[in-house]
Amino acid sequence: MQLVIGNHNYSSWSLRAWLLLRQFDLDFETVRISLFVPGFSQQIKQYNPAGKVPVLLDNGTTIWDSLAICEYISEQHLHNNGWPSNPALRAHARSSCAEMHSGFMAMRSELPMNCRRHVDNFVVSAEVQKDTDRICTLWNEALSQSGSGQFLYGDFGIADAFYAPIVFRLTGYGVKLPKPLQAYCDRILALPACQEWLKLAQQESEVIEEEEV
Ligand SMILES: N[C@@H](CCC(=O)N[C@@H](CS)C(=O)NCC(=O)O)C(=O)O
Repeated sequence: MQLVIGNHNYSSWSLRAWLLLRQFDLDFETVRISLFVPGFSQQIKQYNPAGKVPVLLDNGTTIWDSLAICEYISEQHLHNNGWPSNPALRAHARSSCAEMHSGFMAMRSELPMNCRRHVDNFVVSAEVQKDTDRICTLWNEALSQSGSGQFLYGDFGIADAFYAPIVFRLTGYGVKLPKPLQAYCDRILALPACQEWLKLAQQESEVIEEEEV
């Protein structure tokens, strides 16, 4: 399997798919393409006519969207263990990922993922606070329903991979969270796979000015 990704420092959509593969210890090769540099468009279009990362290539099958990639990995390589087995929890997890996939626009635009950025008290707008409050509600519901309190729905799964870029943003910009949710963020950050991603981001030198808020 090959996963085509963008810069570790900035590509939140790439992180989702990469983290799921890495956390489940699946065998894959990473193809990294620098975002928004001359030649990016031609390079990515060799893999994905839609011109975006991430892209998964597996035995002649191409999957070009982070949610579709995670669904595919779960079905084809994880015996569906990317999702919780309980149908109600699974429905909640799927809704959470869909909400992440199509929402939280203020958080995305005002706090772009930037793994190298560490600010103590970034002042967030009312809109970002609204997104943060909604994320806290959603995480609280997930953690309390799943019982174990370790990951959102018990064992690590697609929802944790989907919200990992949010963990990176909230902690990177120093957004204050209630203790149990900060503890959840700390558990995600402590995963060896997340540490590996952060290290790779540190080693990159490209700077995308628009992402440096
Ligand atoms: N819906 C896509 C969105 C992917 C996406 O927007 N990727 C960004 C990078 S993080 C990209 O490739 N941008 C390049 C461009 O827009 O030219 C997914 O979830 O995979």
